[in-house]
Amino acid sequence: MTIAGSDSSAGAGIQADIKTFSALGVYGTTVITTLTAQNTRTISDIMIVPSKFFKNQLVTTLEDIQPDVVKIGVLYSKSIINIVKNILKNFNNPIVVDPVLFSGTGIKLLDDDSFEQFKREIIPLSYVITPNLKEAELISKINISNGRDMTKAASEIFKLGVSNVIIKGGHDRIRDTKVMDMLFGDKKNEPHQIVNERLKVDETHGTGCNFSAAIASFLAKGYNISDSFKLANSYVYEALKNSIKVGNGLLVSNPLYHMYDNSEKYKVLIELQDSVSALERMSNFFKLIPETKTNFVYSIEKPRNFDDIAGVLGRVTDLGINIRTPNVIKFGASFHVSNALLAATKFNSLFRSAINIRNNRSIIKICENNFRCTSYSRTEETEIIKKTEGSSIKWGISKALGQKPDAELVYHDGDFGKEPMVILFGQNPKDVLQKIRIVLQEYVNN
Ligand code: PXL
Repeated sequence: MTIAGSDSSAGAGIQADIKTFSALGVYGTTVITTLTAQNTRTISDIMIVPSKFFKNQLVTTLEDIQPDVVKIGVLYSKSIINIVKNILKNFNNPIVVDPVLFSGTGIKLLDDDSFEQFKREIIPLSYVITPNLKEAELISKINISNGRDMTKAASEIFKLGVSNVIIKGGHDRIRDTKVMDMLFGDKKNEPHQIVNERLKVDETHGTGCNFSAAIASFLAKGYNISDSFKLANSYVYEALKNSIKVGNGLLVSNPLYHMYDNSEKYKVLIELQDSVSALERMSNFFKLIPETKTNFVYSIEKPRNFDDIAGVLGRVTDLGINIRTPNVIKFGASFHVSNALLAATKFNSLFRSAINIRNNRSIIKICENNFRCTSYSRTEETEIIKKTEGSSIKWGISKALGQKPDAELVYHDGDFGKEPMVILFGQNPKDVLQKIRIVLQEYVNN
């Protein structure tokens, strides 16, 4: 369960929590304390949920759905603090408190006159509390400028009656190329530190909520606090690294990246593997394999580099009567065909799969009759492009598609020592296979 504020820009608060819970595979209930009218630059208005209704949300949800963990974010007012304390004081599972005092855009998210009550009544409920540097300073009244200060601040916070303190060092107080987060756990004098390279991303909205929601999720799955700390740390690192620009202010962290990345890459591998097997069973395909062999690739959506594109390790080989593939499908396994696909996605973002086949007159004739084709001449390459490994494919594909952006096939007729080649594009491997079948049928019957 998360007890927190709604963020209409959907980067922080309840919205960040529910995305994080869902991405990590736990079911989250949402009890809303406040509604914020918010964008990536500011909060223009805040409405506190009326006490009676707030209490009804909490009571009704708890009556039926017992949370393994409760996460507390923005509480804002005295009356809400009071209700939360009264209802959760006998709650037996872990409570994660994210002591949100300000928004990333600098707006107060806890009433001035609620702060002492928050310290007295909410912080002691926490199994773990997750302040950033500024929040840790305000709660502990210690100025923090290094790791030793973090330890001092944590020992002040322990006096309020919490079991674990995690101080997040990511905000720009301790300017360094590294970021240090510290967990002060049961053995209070031996903090657990995690140091990451500071990412070169602008100030990001939502990471604090993602972090505390991730800690809550891992605790709910049964990990101990130390493992939850490590797992949440690397999860948020990915979310931060892949943050997105949705408005004109702060970037927004991307807690769903983790889930999409894992599931999409899995799907890509399986689909490509199926299609490579289908290619192996396709009689006569060996006749389309060029001297330099064939690769067959499939990428995740919006690939950024070779590592986002799966291919056949060692390529598909012609054995004269059939083909052989080493049957290892891997991300980053193809250089040339992936390069062609990366260039082609600039013209058609739906192209995610490609294969290279032999180029001879009869194959080109069949292709010209069946597909939208374009071509380039390698003899027009400049010396610089020729010398830079991989750049001639990018140059050629871009040139050919620049002339005919809706083409689905690009070929070139080779150059001195360079084999002529055809590259066929499609939305997915099945689409590419279908095109291969068309070529093969006419080629074999000729
Ligand atoms: O990031 C802290 C935070 C938490 N909860 C809500 C917020 C914010 C920051 O803007 O709006 C509702």
